[in-house]
Amino acid sequence: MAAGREELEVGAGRISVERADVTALEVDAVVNAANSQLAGGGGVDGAIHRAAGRHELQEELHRRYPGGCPTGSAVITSGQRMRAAHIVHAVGPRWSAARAAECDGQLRSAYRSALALAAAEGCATVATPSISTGIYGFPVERAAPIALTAAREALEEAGTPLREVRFALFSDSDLEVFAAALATTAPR
Ligand code: AR6
Repeated sequence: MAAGREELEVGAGRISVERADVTALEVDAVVNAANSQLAGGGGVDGAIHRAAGRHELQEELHRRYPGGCPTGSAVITSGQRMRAAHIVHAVGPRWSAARAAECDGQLRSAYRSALALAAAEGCATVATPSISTGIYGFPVERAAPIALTAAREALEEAGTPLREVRFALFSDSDLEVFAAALATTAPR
């Protein structure tokens, strides 16, 4: 049976997991699962570029970040034609079982960088897909606790304006994995 929307209160805010298209949510910032060239692509990156306006978003990315963005970090643009004011382009790792621990660290830092950039812009609500678990092949069961812990740490930062991190999962099975991991993401 499919899980529903689940929430966890963290400090003054909350983490939620739901089945959703991340481009359709009303939030201050949407996180994109980008590549290090910031070149656009398939998956959620393609959907965000379509929703924002391909030409406008590529122009801003190339102008502001001509060197791209290293794996494990993020850059921020305006939302262009999207409802969200900002898009945070986070670059997760391509999964490699031989470099599993390194991949874990890069995934965590991609989320932390993305959420720190959104917070620096004063965002209260952020929606994010499950970074790296599509085309990049990161196992979702391994990624979910890393993603949720990174969100919890961001919400626990002293003075952060962040109040909600919404994980927009694209399949029932991913939602079930995130909902199960959320249940074991104990508050400090
Ligand atoms: N809303 C929410 N989640 C989505 C959406 C959407 N609209 N569309 C897809 N997903 P992926 P990655 C899910 O492949 O693994 C691109 O070419 C998808 O089902 O988008 O980080 C980039 O340019 C999966 O669960 O990102 C990079 O080259 C999750 O989002 C590369 O793919 C992430 O899948 C990045 O690969």
